[in-house]
Amino acid sequence: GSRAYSFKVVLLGEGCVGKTSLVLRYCENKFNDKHITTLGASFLTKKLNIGGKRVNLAIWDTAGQERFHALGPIYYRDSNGAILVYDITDEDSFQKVKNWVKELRKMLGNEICLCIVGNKIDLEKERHVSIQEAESYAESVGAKHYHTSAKQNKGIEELFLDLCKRMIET
Ligand code: G3D
Ligand code: MG
Repeated sequence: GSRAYSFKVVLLGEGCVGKTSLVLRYCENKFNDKHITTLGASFLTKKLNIGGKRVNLAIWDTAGQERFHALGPIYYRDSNGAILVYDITDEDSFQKVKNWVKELRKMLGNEICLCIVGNKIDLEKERHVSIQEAESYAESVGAKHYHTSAKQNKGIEELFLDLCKRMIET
C-alpha cells in the first residue's frame, strides 16, 4: 500500500494538568496507573488508519521537568504537532499555555499544528477558565481548542484524530 505518515507530537503544559494521564489513556487506556509518576521523558507510540492513510504517531511526554522550568527546544524540536494542556480548574495553567504558544511560534513558526486542551472537564463545577475566553484565544493564535477528561475518557480520541488529520494536510 501507500507510505505511512510519521508524526512527532509533544505534550506541553504545567505540572499536574494531566499530560501523562492523557497519553496513557490514549495509548494504553489506563488511568492512575502506577507508572504515571516514573514514566521517563520518552515517547509512546500509536498507529492509526485514517481513511486508508496509515499514520505512526510518536507522542512525547515529559518526566516532570516542566516543574523545574527545564523544558527546552531539544524536547520539542522537529515536532509536527503540540498538545498544550491546561487544567480547567487552574487559571495559572492556562496562562502557562499562552507562554508555550509564544515560544513554539517563535521557534517553529506556523508549520506546527497547535492544540490547546482544557483537561479535567469532569470537574466542571470547579471551572476557573472561561470556555469562551479559551476558545477565542485559541482561534487568535491559529490553534484549535479541545475539551478532555483523562479520568472519564472524554474527548481524547477526537483530539488525536483531529490533530492527525490536520498534520496530514500540513
Ligand atoms: P502531568 O503529567 O501533567 O503532570 P498527571 O499530570 O497526568 O500526572 O496528572 C496529575 C493529577 O491530575 C493526577 O492526580 C491525575 O490523576 C489527575 N488527573 C489527570 N487527568 C484528570 C482528569 O481528567 N480529571 C481529574 N479529575 N483528574 C485528572 P494525582 O492525585 O495522582 O496527583
Ligand atoms: Mg507527567
